[in-house]
Amino acid sequence: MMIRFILIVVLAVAVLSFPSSRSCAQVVLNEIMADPARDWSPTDGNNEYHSMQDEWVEIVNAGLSPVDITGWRLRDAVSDSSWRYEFAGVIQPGHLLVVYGNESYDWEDQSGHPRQGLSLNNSGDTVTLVEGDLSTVADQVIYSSAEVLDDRSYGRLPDGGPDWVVYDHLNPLDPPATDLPPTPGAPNVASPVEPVNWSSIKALFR
Ligand SMILES: [Ca+2]
Ligand SMILES: [Ca+2]
Ligand SMILES: [Ca+2]
Repeated sequence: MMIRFILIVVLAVAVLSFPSSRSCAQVVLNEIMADPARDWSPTDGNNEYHSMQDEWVEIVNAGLSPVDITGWRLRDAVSDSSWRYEFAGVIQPGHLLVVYGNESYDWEDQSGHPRQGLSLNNSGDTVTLVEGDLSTVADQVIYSSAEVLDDRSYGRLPDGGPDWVVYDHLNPLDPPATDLPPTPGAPNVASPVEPVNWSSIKALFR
């Protein structure tokens, strides 16, 4: 009895610990900034706004096990067979990854692909996440111009969930869609957590 229990525990740990070669749709597109109006990228090193370098795409592992996404790629319009970025490494459960436009340029330069950045059209586009076999579509989302205009991001709420919303705090729709801010590299949440400060902690003990 005890041996069977130990075997089950060992098996469960093994399943949860090793990167899955199959996605089971657990790694998905999570948030997109197609029409940036400010310096979003912390990796372009220019402290300047650039309409292409400051675009970004966020993905999330919404599953319960790590996934090796080495060789997974991004592309924009469906009919376009040219690639914009290739991932490498393992993404842990619950973790987010962001690709900025300048990182896309870097990958295109290094891999000999046409230099187009992420190439997310402001007038609407389709973003596709493709697995390493370059044919299995892990996820795909279509957005319209109004959903991304000038610093609006389009993303799932919550992370990995079925619903897509407009994060329009920086450029509100009329009426506002969510009044939530875009969150590259941070969770998509309904109400941003209030930053904890020292005086609020001290107030608890008064
Ligand atoms: Ca764009
Ligand atoms: Ca920039
Ligand atoms: Ca986010």
